[in-house]
Amino acid sequence: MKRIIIVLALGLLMGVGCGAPPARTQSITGPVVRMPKSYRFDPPTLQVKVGDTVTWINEDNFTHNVHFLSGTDWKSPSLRPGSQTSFTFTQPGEYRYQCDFHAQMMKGAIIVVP
Ligand SMILES: [Cu+2]
Repeated sequence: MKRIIIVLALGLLMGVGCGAPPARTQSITGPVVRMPKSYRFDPPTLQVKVGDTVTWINEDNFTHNVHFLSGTDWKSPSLRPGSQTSFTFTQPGEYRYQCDFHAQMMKGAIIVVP
C-alpha cells in the first residue's frame, strides 16, 4: 500500500511539473519566452526574424514584467502568474530587456535578424 501511494505521489509531482500548458497558450504561433520558477527568462537570449511576434508567458509564482532597455522602450503591463504578453519586432537589432521587479536577476535579450 505504501508503495502505491509513493507511485501516485510521483505521478502527481510529474504531472504538475511537466503538465500541458494552459489552454490559452495553444493559440500562440510565434517564438515564446517562458518565465519558469523562479526569477528567470527562458531562454535568456532568443533570435527571431523581423515581423515575429514574441510571447512571454509567466509560469512563475511571482508577478513579473518585460521592459526593454534598448531597441525600444516598450514595457509590458505587470504580468501576474499565468498571464502573458506579446510584442512584434518590426526592425532588426538587439533588444535587451529586464523585469523591473527583479532587475538584478531577470534580464533577457531578443536578437532580431532580417
Ligand atoms: Cu520579475
